[in-house]
Parts: sequence; C-alpha cells; structure tokens
Amino acid sequence: MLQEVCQKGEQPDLLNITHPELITKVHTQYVEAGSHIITANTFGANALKLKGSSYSVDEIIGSAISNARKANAPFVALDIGPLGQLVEPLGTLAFESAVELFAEQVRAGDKYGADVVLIETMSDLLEIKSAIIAVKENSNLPIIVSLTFEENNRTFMGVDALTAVTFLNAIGVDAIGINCSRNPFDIAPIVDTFMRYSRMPVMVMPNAGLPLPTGKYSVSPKDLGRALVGYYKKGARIFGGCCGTRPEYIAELKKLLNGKKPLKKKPLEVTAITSGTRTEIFDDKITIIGERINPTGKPKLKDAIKNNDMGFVVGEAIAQQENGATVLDVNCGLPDIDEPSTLASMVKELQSVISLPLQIDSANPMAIEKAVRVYNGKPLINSVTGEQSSMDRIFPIVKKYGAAVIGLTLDQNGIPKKAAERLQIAKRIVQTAQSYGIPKKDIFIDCLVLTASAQQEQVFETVKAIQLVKQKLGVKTVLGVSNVSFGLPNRAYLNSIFLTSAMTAGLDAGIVNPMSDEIMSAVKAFRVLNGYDKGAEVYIEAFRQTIEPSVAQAAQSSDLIELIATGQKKAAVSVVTGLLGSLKPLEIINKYLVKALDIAGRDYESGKIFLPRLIKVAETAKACFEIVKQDIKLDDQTLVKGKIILATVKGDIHDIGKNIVKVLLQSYGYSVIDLGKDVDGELVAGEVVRHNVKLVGLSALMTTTIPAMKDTIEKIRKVSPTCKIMVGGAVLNQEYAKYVGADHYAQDAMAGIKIAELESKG
Ligand code: THG
Repeated sequence: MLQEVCQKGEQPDLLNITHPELITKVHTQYVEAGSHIITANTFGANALKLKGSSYSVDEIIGSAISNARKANAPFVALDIGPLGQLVEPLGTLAFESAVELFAEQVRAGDKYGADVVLIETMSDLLEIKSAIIAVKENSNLPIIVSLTFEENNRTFMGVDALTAVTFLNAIGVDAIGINCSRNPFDIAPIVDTFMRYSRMPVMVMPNAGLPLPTGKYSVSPKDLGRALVGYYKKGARIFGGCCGTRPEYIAELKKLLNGKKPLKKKPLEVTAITSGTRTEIFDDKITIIGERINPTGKPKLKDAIKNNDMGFVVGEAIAQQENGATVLDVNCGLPDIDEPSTLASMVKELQSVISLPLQIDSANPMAIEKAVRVYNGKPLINSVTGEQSSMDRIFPIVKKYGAAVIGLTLDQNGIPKKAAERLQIAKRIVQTAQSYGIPKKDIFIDCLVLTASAQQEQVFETVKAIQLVKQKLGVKTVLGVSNVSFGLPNRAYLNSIFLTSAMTAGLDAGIVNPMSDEIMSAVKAFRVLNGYDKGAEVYIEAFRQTIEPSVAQAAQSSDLIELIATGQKKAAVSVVTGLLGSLKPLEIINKYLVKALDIAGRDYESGKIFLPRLIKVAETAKACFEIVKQDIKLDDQTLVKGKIILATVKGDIHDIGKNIVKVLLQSYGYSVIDLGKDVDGELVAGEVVRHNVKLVGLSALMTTTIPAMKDTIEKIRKVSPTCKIMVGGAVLNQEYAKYVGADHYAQDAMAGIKIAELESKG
C-alpha cells in the first residue's frame, strides 16, 4: 500500500497527514523489530520541497512526530534531509536562507517533542553547517550528522571522510555517521577514518546494498548484520538501516547487537583545518600559508577589492595553490570599505573555486564572524591577541563555528621585547581559550616578528620565543615571516633564511609568499632535512623540473582559458565578447571553451578538482557559449551540437544530479530540453518525437522509481527506435542500466558528457 502511494510521486512527507495510520504502521513494525530510535517521516519536510503543497512544515512535522509516538517509539528523531538545492554561489540558495529553511523544521521538531535531530544523507559541508547552526540557534536538541558517500569514498560534492570528521569534531555535534552509500561492506574505509579521528560516537546506517530487478536488495539481513557486527568491533556505537532495510533487517541487528557494551576507542588528536573538500593536517611537513591575498603594499589587489573584482582575487589564490601553498590567508583590511561584507564575499567566492582551507584574517571581530559563518569548513582564524577584550570577542566565534585560532603574543602593552614575556602571553591565551572549551590542539601561537631594519635585536627573540612556546606549551606555532624584511633589499633571501631559523626552532606553519623560489626551496630543503620528505623524493622531483601540465600552466598560454578554467564568469564573458570581432565563433569554441572544459574535466577525473569547481567552470563556459552562439550565422548552425532531452522519471522528485548534467551539457554546446522531475514516460516519448531528439538522459534517485525508468525507456523505444538513452542516478549501476534497457550508464556528470560526445560523433 505504501509502495503504491509513494509511486504516485507524491512527496512522502505529505503522507503523515494524508495517511497517518499507514506511517504509524510502518513505524510500529520497526519498533517491534527492536529499534531504539525511530526517524520521523520528515526527510523532505522543508518549505522548499513543500512549495505548492497545502500543508505547512509545522503541520507536517507535528503529524510526523505524533505518528512516530503512536508507534511507541522509545526515541523519535526529527529527520532532516538535504534541501534539494545547492547553496550559493554554486546554487541559488543564500546561506542564511538555508539556515532559515532548516530552522523552521527544527522549531517544529522541538515544539512537537522530537528527542534528537538526525541530519542525514548529506553531501555538502556548507549545507550541513547551515543545518547545524539552525539546530543550535533554535533548540538544545542533540544532533547526529550523517553523510552519504560514493564509490570514490567522497560525497557527491567531494567531501572525504577525514574532512567531514575534522569539521564535525570542531563545530561540535553528538554523533557522526554514514548512511545510504552503496553496500555495507564497501564503506569500511569511511568507518575506519571516522573511528580513527572522531571524538563523537560513530553511527553506521547503510543500505541493504543495491536494489535488484526483482525488487529485493542485494544484501540480506544476515549479511547486513555481519557487516555491522564488524563495525561494532571497530568501535561504532549506533547502527541502523537505510534504503531497503525492511523490519527483518533491524530484527537481525537487534539479535546480534542489542545489549552489547560499546567499545571505547580513543581518537587520534591532530591539529587540522579544512575546506569543503580537503583537510590540512599540521604535522612535520611545515605548512605553507599563502600571504598574498592581503592588500598591504599591493595597489592592484587594493583596486580589485574596492571594485569587487573577485576574478583578480581568485587568480592570486590559484597561483599560490599551484605554487605549493596548502592554506590561504584572506585579508581585505582597507580603510573605507565595509570589511565584514567584503571579507564574507571574498570567502564565499574563494571557497567555491579553491579547494584549499582558508585562514580568515582581520582585526575586526565582526568581519571575522561574518566570514567564518559562511565558510564551508573548519577555518583558521587570524587572529586573537592576549588582551582580555580581544579574547572575549574572538573565542566565542572560534567555539561556535568550530575553528582553529592564531593567538598573537601581544597585549595592551604591545609586543614584549623578550621571549620569556611573549611566552607568558601565549600561556594566558592558551589557558583562556581552554576555559572557552577550545581544545589546545586548535590553538596556534604567533610569536610575532618585526622588521630587522628597525627592531634588529628582537629578531632572534622571536626565534627563541618559538622554541619556548613549543617546549613549555606544546602548541602549534605560526609566523608572518615576510614582516622581517620590510624596508630591506633582497627580501626573499632574507625571508628564507629567517624562515629556516624559525623552522629549526620548531615552527609549524609559515605565512609566506609561495611565489618566492627562495621560500619554497627553503621549505623543500627543510622537509628533506627533518625527515619528512622520505628519500628526498619530492625534493628530487621538484628540482628535476618535470611538472605535469596543470590549469595554471595551460593558463599561461591563454588568459581566456584561465578565466574559464577558474570559473570567472564576468571577465570571461567580456573577453569573449571582445574576441568575436577578430575570431570566428567556431575558433573561439574550439580554441578556448572546449580546451578549458577539457582541462577541468581531466582534473575532475583525476581527483584534482571536485564537483563544485567543475560546475563553476561549466557555468562560465556556458555563459561564454551563449555569447558566441548569438554570432553564429544561420548556415553555421551545425556547429551548435545536437539536442538532448533530460528528465527525472515519474515518481522521482530529486533533480540535483540532472540539473548538474544539464549545465555541463550546455557548457559543451548542446541544446538541452529539460523536462523537469517526476515526468511521465508518455510525455518523454512524445517530446523525443516532437523535437526529433537523438539522445535522452534519464535520472532516478530512488530505488522505487527504477520500474518507471524501464517503462519510460520502453515507451521511447516504441516511437523512436534509433534514439539513444543514457541513465544515471544514485541507485543505478551498469547492471541496472542494462536491466532497464538503456544504451549507456553515466556514472557521473562527466561520464554523461563523454556519452554525448560519443553519440554526436557516431
Ligand atoms: N602574523 C599573523 N598574520 C599576519 C602577519 C603576522 N598577517 C599579515 C602579515 N603579518 C603577513 N602577511 C604579509 C603579507 C604581505 C607582506 C608581508 C606580510 C608584504 N607585502 C609586500 C609589501 O607590503 O611591500 C608586497 C608584496 C608584493 O607585492 O608581492 O611584504 O605577522 N598571524
């Protein structure tokens, strides 16, 4: 019965009101099977997905929780799934709108008495963050955050397990988990990473494998039990089932695991920060923090910041990344600008293009808070001083958003001359931070160096202070190295010698100019000498000068390719507009657009960039293509590639994947007819004929809609036997594609492009 109701494509959350007894019946089966926590049927109960429905979020969540209570659930979780749209600037959803959408759910959950919030099936760290903020700002409910991972052990948006756990450890939730995600045995590497690093209990809630054409799932209750007992032995503490785990699966888990004592595991303590897709661990390698996004002494950058020319800022970021920086300092301290808004928009722009973690640098606590709030990971805050008022402003931000922080050894009396006095300030900073609940491992101390041209006798006090802080406090140290050479010639050389002294004294991270060969050579040499670069392999490789062609190098051959490959839409469009006078449209497409897309596509496949960046590049290329297209004369129309129909099949209301494929196809010059989601098979077939389309892409996310996909394909075949069909979506695989009768299986968006290119050639 439930199956039938669901297959009508009705939003499942509405069933709480239209069929409450049905929902309670399902819950009851799970309570009887032995579940301790029941997830209320609220996965999609947000205002975005309910748009146009006659019920409010509050009503639906109220009924959902009451339906679960009626089943005598020991504990009821408010279940929160993804909003179904990407957050800005990749999507159209503003960060604060995401917070507000989740907040509405949380307020209802709290009001109707949910015991815990389960934020699940998540893929995007920024969306997770908005949900966590919403829970914390609107309730005191415990939070479990669970992500879903793909075959490459990353989420759809490129988050790896280490990054997820590092971020969640810092922002502070009550449990971390993995749900959905392929098959329960394949997720072992993710559970292992969670177990190694998590200071929170770990939850494992996999699918019963993948759905089989018979309607059953590939993994039996016994096998699921076997997998989860394995994870219990590794230390996981919360267990459950996602897609396909009928009550008999939960009964098996109950039999195997109920009453077992949780095994205590001590997590590894590491100092780390993250971006949305990557973690920087501060260890023996000496971390390079790029200093160049700082307007001091840089007139061009000053102008760019004032004119909101983010393209220039992004260019600086990419150059530093290509040169080996693994963290970027972001500073926009200028008089006459709105620093909080500017810093926040710089952070938003940078994090959508750059995969490196950011160090958010401002003397203005308001600017720091605004930027840290919208940051998509665990940032490093630069900085706090030893003044009580500074600490009282900054530490609550560090704690609330889960950041690491740099403490400067200065206070109301300035920077002490002697190392011992700097140590005293450092000590006070560490103690005060701990009293705010910030762990010692997340505190960096900067012993501060001034220029050798004026405060010469103090230069080695700084080096001494680093040694003392390392010895007495055991915290990480960082230093703004380039200060030392202000006002002197041959700065890079002086900087590199000073950096070497500081590294010898125990410096963990240098805020430096990564474009300087002297600095980078000093670090590479130090990594050999301190045993980090085993066998000097990296050193040898670097100085043999055989570096693979990369985005930056390709970019040197052409500014436009760089602009596109780095997703700078406005600038790219203006260059293309200029080029149209001198180059033929086809030349622009082949020489620039396709080349940039190929570079991005290759980098995506090799794991060098992730989906957010790929989308950004595709949108830029698409905008350029639109301009070029206007200039194509009628007889050249052939160079606009073929028409492709895309649709999410009947009964399926998820369309993020399809929308991404659409942007990519358009960026490659295809004309896409998007039929939307929950589309009738008959309608798809009709449109194929009407537009004489040669390729159709169908997507399905829910296992229950596989039959609809098969049916749609049959209908297309009947009216257009030569039309090719590709299919994609979370639950699909090669075998399924074959079963539903598709010509191609597109594992991800790039695979979809390859198929389109293949078919348009053939
Ligand atoms: N500690 C911490 N943070 C810091 C500093 C520090 N942030 C800012 C600064 N000091 C470190 N960053 C810089 C950035 C640039 C320069 C020096 C330090 C610099 N700029 C050149 C100039 O002003 O002449 C311009 C360089 C160019 O054009 O390439 O020297 O100590 N925690």
